[in-house]
Amino acid sequence: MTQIDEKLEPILTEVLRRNAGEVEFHQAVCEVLGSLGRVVAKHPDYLDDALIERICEPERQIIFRVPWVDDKGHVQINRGFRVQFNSALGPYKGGIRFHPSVNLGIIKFLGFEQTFKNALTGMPIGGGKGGSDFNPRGRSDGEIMRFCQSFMTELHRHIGEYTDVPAGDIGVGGREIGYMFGQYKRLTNRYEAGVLTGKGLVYGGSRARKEATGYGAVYFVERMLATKGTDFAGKRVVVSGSGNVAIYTMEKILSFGGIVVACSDSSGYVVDESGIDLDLVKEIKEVRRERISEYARLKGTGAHYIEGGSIWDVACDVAMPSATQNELTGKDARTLVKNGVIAVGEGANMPSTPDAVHIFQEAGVLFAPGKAANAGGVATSALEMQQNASRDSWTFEQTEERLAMIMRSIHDICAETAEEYGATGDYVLGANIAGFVRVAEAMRALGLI
Ligand code: NDP
Ligand code: 2IT
Repeated sequence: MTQIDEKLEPILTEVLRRNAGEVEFHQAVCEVLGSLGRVVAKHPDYLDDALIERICEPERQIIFRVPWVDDKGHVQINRGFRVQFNSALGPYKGGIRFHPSVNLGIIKFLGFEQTFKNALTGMPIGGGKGGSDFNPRGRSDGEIMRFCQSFMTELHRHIGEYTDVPAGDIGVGGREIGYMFGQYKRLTNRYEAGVLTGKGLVYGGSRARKEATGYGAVYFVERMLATKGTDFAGKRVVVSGSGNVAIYTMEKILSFGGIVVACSDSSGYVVDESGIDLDLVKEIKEVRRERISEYARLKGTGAHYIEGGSIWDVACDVAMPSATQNELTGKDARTLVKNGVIAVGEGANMPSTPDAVHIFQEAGVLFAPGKAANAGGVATSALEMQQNASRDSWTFEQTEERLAMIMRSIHDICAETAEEYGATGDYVLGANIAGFVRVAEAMRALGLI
């Protein structure tokens, strides 16, 4: 369990009490407060005016009904959420998740993390998150469109280019953003490109946004490996998931000379010792929208599929969890350490449980927390907003270069902050403190908000 400074303990106790049952939110708050002991020891004034309590309380939480009609003509009801967590640094910014597990606690954990992540990017964006318990699996294109239109019919009242700018997350990619943008445009009679990011290139999207989270995570890990005088070349890498983040994580690892030996979806994982064939994964996931088990069937010899089980049983030098929260447990961490892992980069949000993080850090494994390592997606969303605001469109190279620069700078601010607070090499502490200080300073400057 994370150690909490005694001055912060009453704050945590109160957060746990008034957000009963929201276990993921508790976990995220606990982890950040666990890093702030050294900050309040040095700067006790951060304890004044309930600043930390205010940071743990979302500015606004919206919950709404989403009615829609399925292909059989039956009426379906889902629940929609948008948690506008913190707007001290800019308009609320963060993705929308469609997954049956979505509930208020999950959206709050994601919005809380997003606030610090966005601060780390150095871009003018606040933190928010949204979603629905809608399950897109097995739904037709028409059902997806009707759901997205109904979801936006309520959401449009709460968002705007200067207010709140959603994007994708689990279950929400280019197709869904397109349907939501189309509905927003009809409802408002405005071509307000900057209201959503992750848009298609034909209607105001940014080059490299689709690739940005995965590419950015690999840039971060590459820089972290460089502190130990090594790199991706020749390394065995395991990447969990096979969605947006996982696919472009694999793509950049391959371009850096790494060998990806396994990837997964929520049903199981595939191992391919000759190196995962990324074109095949893209065909299965981006075009056919099928299960990862198809990979082993289509690839034939060399590849095998394991139903269920843990992808972290596959030995590797670098692990990049890129599916979902708490997908890598303490047991998995012990297995990875035993098998000689040297670095872990979180592409997903909070994929490692607290005991897994502890095990990696105790074992001296380089560990990049999600709020730093996966910030390239939202940073490039901010670049998309910048292009929309100036009615401009940058080249892929120009955009990727900005992304690479931002990731280097996030890496360095985490490393420097950890050092400043006497915890050299602790990227969790560095990310939490650097993100917190930026948000806290802005909130102080704005008076009692
Ligand atoms: P996608 O929907 O594109 O892919 C998600 C992948 O994770 C799929 O392979 C999915 O498998 C798997 N997955 C989802 N839920 C579970 C679960 N409960 N158990 C096991 N596997 C699961 O989402 P993204 O790639 O966009 O997101 C992945 C992670 O990265 C999330 O944590 C997200 O919050 C985070 N992230 C995303 C960013 C982005 O720009 N998209 C930016 C920063 C972070 P299946 O298809 O079987 O469900
Ligand atoms: O978790 C995340 O950072 C995202 N899902 C991307 C958010 C965004 O606004 O681009």
